[in-house]
Amino acid sequence: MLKVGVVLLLCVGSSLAVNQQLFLIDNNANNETIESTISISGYIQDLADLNFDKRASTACVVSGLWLLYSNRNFNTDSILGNAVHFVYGDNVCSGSTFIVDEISSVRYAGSFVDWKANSMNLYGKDWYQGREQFLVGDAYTVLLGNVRSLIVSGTSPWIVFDEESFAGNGVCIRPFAPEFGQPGMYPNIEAAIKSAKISTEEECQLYPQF
Ligand SMILES: [Ca+2]
Repeated sequence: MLKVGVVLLLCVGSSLAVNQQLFLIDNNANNETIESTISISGYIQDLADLNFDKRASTACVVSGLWLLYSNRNFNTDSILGNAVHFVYGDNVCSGSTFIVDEISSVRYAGSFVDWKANSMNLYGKDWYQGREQFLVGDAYTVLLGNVRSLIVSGTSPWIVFDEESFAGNGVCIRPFAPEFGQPGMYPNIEAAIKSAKISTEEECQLYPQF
């Protein structure tokens, strides 16, 4: 069964972009000689490589939209019993009971240098698990195949199409609250997305709304 949590802090008025960065903290480390906090600024397929597998009990986001998985390799290979958590914002920490020693891999969504920039992450499994494709602009071909979840970051809506080169049926899909930097989180979709393009409000309104 999937367990999902979210913590967000809306930082209105801040225009300074900061690279995505996450701290994982082991609040209940039983050995004072081991490191209790690690700083992460990239994809970590296996936290065991950093001696931090299933140790974190708090996640503090310096900046970004971070996805936390209970199995290595972003839950790509496992079928059942996966947990996925996400935390996004600037200078925000999860509660102390949020992840409870279960995180084995982490990655971010959106642009590394500015998590509020326009982009779309597409995932091959639901809840942002599995293989992904990252788009920052028009994609004449989406290679992922069937898309089961996606995240729309930034302020612009996108149009996704069921054929390549922006052909076939298009659907408009949006960030949830772009004025607050709140991305569109779509954890469970079934869509044959073969191409996608960044759009405008005027253009997107011509299409069915997701
Ligand atoms: Ca711990």
